[in-house]
Amino acid sequence: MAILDDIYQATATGNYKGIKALVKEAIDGGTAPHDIVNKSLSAAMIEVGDKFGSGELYMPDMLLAAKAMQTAMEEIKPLLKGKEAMLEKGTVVIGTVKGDLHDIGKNLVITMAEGQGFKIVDLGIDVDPIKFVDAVKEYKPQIVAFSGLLTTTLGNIPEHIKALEDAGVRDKVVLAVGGAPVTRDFADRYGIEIYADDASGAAKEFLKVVEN
Ligand code: B1M
Repeated sequence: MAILDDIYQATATGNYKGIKALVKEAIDGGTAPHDIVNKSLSAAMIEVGDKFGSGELYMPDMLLAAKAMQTAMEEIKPLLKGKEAMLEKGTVVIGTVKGDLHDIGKNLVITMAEGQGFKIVDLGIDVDPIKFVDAVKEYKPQIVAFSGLLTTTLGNIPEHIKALEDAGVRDKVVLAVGGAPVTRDFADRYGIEIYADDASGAAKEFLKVVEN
């Protein structure tokens, strides 16, 4: 579909000024919001990352692409939240792990989980382990979710888990993890109950926790 290609290109080239109009055009023309997210926005971010990895693009290019995706998401977010969002199914505390500044995937997980009726406590990026502990004590969530995009800072996850254990709250929550370099094996290695490779999958797994 041409409009999906146009949105893909706008994201890949960081055209954050033009992307809103394209997204509106796509939605008015009946394109499913999920297709815009998966086939255009997320797919373009993968291309940008690959080109950054190979030295074809630079940091400012990644930043502009991120800005384009975030601008597009402002239009799409309300559409991803259905009537389920009115029901409070449970609470999720979520953050990007210590040392990691990536938040687009985490924000997508939040949107999908809110759409399923979860209350979200978003701790943001580069979250210190103690902040997760404090949030668990304050909000009593069913789920604590870690997002991680950097191979290096995934190494901080055991520290996050240990902080929860030391505070005596690890067993009071179900842990979840996701992000581009994360695998099921990684989650299993640290006893993390939920692994999902995308935001919709994460929201589905969260639902299973509160429905059981
Ligand atoms: Co960065 N970056 N970046 N970056 N960046 C990656 C991740 C990288 C793969 C690019 C590359 O080199 N090919 C690479 C990591 C390599 C590695 O460790 N394996 C990388 C690097 C190296 C860096 C820096 C170190 C660059 C530098 O400074 N030299 C630096 C690190 C800064 C830091 O964090 N300390 C850096 C910085 C940045 C920007 C700030 C410029 C920007 C982030 C802006 C922002 O987030 N606000 C940025 C971006 C945009 C990217 C890429 C291009 C795109 C990431 C993204 O938003 N994707 C990325 C390339 C890539 O991932 N292929 C890259 C779209 C998003 C929807 O996907 O986040 O994967 P993602 O989320 C997915 C799933 O992973 C999943 O759901 C989403 C889809 O539905 N998911 C979960 C995510 N969290 C989940 C949690 C769950 C479940 C599922 O449960 C809890």
